[in-house]
Amino acid sequence: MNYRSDIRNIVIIAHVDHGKTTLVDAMLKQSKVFRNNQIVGELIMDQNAIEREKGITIMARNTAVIYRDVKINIIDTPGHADFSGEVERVLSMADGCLLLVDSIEGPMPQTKFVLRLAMKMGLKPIVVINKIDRRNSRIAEVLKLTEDLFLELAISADQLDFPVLYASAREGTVVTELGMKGKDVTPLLECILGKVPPPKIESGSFQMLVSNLAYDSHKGKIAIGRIWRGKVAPHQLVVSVGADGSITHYEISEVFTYLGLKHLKVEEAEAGDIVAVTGLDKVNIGDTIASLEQTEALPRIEIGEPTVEMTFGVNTSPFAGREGHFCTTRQLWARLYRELETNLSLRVQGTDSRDTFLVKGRGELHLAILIETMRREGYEFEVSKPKAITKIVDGNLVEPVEVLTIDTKDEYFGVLTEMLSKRQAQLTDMRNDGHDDVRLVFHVPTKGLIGFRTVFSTVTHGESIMNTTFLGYEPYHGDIISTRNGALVASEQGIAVTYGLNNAQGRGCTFIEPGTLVYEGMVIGLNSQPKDIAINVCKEKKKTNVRSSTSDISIKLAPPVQLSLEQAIDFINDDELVEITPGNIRLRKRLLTQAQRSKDRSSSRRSVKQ
Ligand SMILES: Nc1nc2c(ncn2[C@@H]2O[C@H](COP(=O)(O)OP(=O)(O)OP(=O)(O)O)[C@@H](O)[C@H]2O)c(=O)[nH]1
Ligand SMILES: [Mg+2]
Repeated sequence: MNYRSDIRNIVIIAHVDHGKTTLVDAMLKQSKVFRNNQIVGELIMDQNAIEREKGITIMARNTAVIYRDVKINIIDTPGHADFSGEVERVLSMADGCLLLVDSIEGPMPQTKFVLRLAMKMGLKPIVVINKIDRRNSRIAEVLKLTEDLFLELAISADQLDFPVLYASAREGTVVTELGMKGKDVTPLLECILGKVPPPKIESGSFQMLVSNLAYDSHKGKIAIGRIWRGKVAPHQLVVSVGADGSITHYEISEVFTYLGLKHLKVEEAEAGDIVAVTGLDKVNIGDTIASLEQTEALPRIEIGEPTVEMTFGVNTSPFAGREGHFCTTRQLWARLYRELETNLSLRVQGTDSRDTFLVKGRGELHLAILIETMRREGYEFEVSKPKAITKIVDGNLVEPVEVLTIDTKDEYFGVLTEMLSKRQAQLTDMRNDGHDDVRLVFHVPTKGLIGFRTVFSTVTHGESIMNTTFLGYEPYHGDIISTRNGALVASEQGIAVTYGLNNAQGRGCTFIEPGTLVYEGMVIGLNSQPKDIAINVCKEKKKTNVRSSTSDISIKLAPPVQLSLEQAIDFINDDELVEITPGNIRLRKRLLTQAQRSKDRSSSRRSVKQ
């Protein structure tokens, strides 16, 4: 067996926001992969618009730096639990992992989740305690908790022998001992060279596993992965081996390797390196690309199952087709189908209705990001309330359960535990920092988390943080009854006016501004009572001949509660939908007229009685 001593392959893993992408920034900046006058900014690897707006990584990405003539291929991964599929698919490209842990938060459920995956893959770990510049950091305690986590998860003894570094990724400094003054990230680069094993090279002809796909309008599909054996060059003849073992013949067009944010076109790449190749227009993630002589496949990538589903349907609102470029069933299906190629933990299937598809993902955010992406591309459609996916195992109905971690203040403990117990959550841990801050850990079925995020930020006044991670499947505990209040529903189509909205605000809170176009059956607010009520928000004040007052002008409306896409999805009930268009996110009743809704209510009452 040979080794490539001129390469190291590492993946960066951590809980959300612990500083992975910022640490990659620091490595890129120090390695001078940018021209001196190039303005590079922050979170350089988060290139997609939604990532930049939300400040989170959604997709795993490759980059590389050169240090002392060794190329370090770096894979940045998302830390949010909903994008765990992105971590799962890229781990096999690496030989080592940097596990980042925030110096205040310490190991979080997702830290455990990703470390378990990395240990299973046999990756050599390096622990980086990050954000040591933060006031109140509790580094010694965090390190102890991290060591405990390794004791629990390590598969072999040598995985317990990991180096520990201390970083301020934001300042671009890493030190090997606490108290040392940091200068740059050299200690990290040295540690990677010294501790991460160089890639092993098996003998034989070309073989690579496709771990990721990208698209380019000129080059077409780009297959990204690590070469396990042999060499690859432009115009080489290869085969791809599909999931069912089927073999397709191709000629490689171009071969690229990574350096900084660039793809470098190369004449040849060898085993141990991570490459991007073009010319294979039907290849999929998980396929093996191999030489014609040795066509055996590498083990396919295993990705966790989806836990949440919702329907995506053609827009059926009275405003359908006004704002979108792509509005038909065929266009919606083609777009969802295309997404399956790269979004590995997504599933799409047909339903009884021709115009509606069932889309399954790893969580509400996973699906919300897809919805937002499609909306920006010009799609128009409607989605239903998300549901947790149950399944039958050994004849028993089981449901997904998650670990919910809440960092909050003492004063919210009562209200949170009460709300969560109605959602079938069980408190499994509680830690008080001796002051006012408390960390609560619950096990809660996924169905209990749907609709929770919005009420959570309301009751804790936006002062608390919640995180969830998939735990496993448990026997189904029965349904949860929605406790949401009724909706304020527009009773007529037209333009909402101050007078009409003021009437609505007498009943509850409203979601729209005066001047908004509404249709009958559109949800325009939340009632303060459990029942829905229909209100004519387009109704003007009766004009009298005497201009007795300027009351209409003097009406002061409370500002509308503006729901984000995620909040809208979280908010709706089963008998409601969210209408998505490039210009608007509207909530609506499934049945638009009051007559239809009362007929439906009385028929469901009858069926209950029978
Ligand atoms: N004080 C301090 N803040 C940091 C440090 N490193 C990162 N941050 C901040 O932490 C936040 C999250 O950083 P990211 O690099 O986006 O974290 P991430 O792990 O890539 O997050 P995801 O990709 O969404 O999982 C940003 O606001 C950073 O500026 C650090 O060393 N010190
Ligand atoms: Mg990131």
